[in-house]
Amino acid sequence: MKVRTFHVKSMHEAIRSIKDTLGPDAVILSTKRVRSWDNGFGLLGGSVLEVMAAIEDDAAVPEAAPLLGEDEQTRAAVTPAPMVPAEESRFQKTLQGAMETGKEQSRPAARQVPGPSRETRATSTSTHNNGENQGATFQSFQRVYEDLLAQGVEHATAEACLRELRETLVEQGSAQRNSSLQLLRTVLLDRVSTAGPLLSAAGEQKIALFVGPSGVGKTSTIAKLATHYGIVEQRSVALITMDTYRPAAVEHLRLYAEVLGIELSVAASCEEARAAIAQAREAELILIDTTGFNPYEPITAQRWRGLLNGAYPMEVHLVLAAGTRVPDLVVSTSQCVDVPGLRLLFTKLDETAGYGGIFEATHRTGIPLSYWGTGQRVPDDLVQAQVDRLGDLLLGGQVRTPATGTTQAWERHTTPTFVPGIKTYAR
Ligand SMILES: Nc1nc2c(ncn2[C@@H]2O[C@H](COP(=O)(O)OP(=O)(O)OP(=O)(O)O)[C@@H](O)[C@H]2O)c(=O)[nH]1
Ligand SMILES: [Mg+2]
Repeated sequence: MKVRTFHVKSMHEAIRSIKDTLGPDAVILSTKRVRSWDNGFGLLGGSVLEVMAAIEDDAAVPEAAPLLGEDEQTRAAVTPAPMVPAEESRFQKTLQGAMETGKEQSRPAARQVPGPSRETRATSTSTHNNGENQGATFQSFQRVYEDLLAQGVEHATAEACLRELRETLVEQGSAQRNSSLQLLRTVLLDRVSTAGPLLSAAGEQKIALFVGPSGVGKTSTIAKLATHYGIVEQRSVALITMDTYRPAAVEHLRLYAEVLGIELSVAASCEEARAAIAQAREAELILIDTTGFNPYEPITAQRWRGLLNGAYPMEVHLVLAAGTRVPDLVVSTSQCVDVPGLRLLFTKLDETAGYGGIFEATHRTGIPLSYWGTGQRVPDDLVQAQVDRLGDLLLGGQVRTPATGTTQAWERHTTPTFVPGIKTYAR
């Protein structure tokens, strides 16, 4: 049986595509509406119809060796699944579909070969051996899929990655377990991008604005960056706070400014902030703090927007806590997704064991990750975001230990590779 999935705008288009691709005898197995990620988060994008259709393959084709050996098929079928049944069967269906499609796609090649040449026999043996590999791959994919869901990666994302993996495996014609998992990592991480450090080359100047929901760690992150660049790197830094709604907020930053010997300006409006920038323009790095916004009240989320119209190009870092639910990340990000030079800065990675939100936010929007906050210590607990490390966190099987409250994988990845100051991961 040949199974194909179509993403279309209407049922009418689906039927036309199915007929064109599979012919008039094809049957529709399922239809559902799924979000289209093309425009970033689903909020901004629309939805499309996902139609799965199949056709019996009645051509007289010699039976190809099964991609899943019989034993493996039985084992796969009885593997106890920690997923809820509906999720499991959905995944099994996707994966079986993937394997079936691979099997069907390998047939035309066999059909083209009139007799079993030496090369064909060799391929056939290796295909048979691949049956075992496919079985192992099947099971390890299932575990990885469950891990991704547990991390907070969305079903649709995990399935899309799996589909892409399948297509690549089919193209390559083999599926060694290790290389498949490596490939899955690549498939996942191809969807992630990072931005460089705030200041790299000597003499570079940067203005950075930090926005985000309340309590996520905007002011602490600014303190970490100011300490690093001002003290460790000996660069000239200026601070501006637009968070004048609470007197305690100004005092919070003033304390750091005094300790660091850095100038702090207080700006009650975008106009005042622009004047403060003009005054501090000699500084290599100007860091601007803002009042925390309520993502569900767009007016509070837009107070700093007036700054973007000025003569000063700036990097805007949307600060978000790593453990936030994906739907809330979606709403926060939708407040600023159109801002040029936007970066996602995640904090509190030490307070969660689920990194799926980080992955979802960057891959759905294409906005690069800048820094990660990994604790409360200033300036030590700030690292540059790195694609490879996100891969480790997503696929490394991290476990929260109730005894210590720490995340094992996080510690494993951070402790040995950090250098003092703002820590950069060694690759
Ligand atoms: N565990 C942990 N705590 C953090 C991290 N970053 C900040 N915090 C803590 O989170 C709390 C809030 O941090 P702030 O920097 O005041 O957050 P904010 O976004 O400026 O808050 P508002 O100004 O009220 O909007 C403080 O107790 C920080 O020490 C982090 O990466 N990990
Ligand atoms: Mg603050």
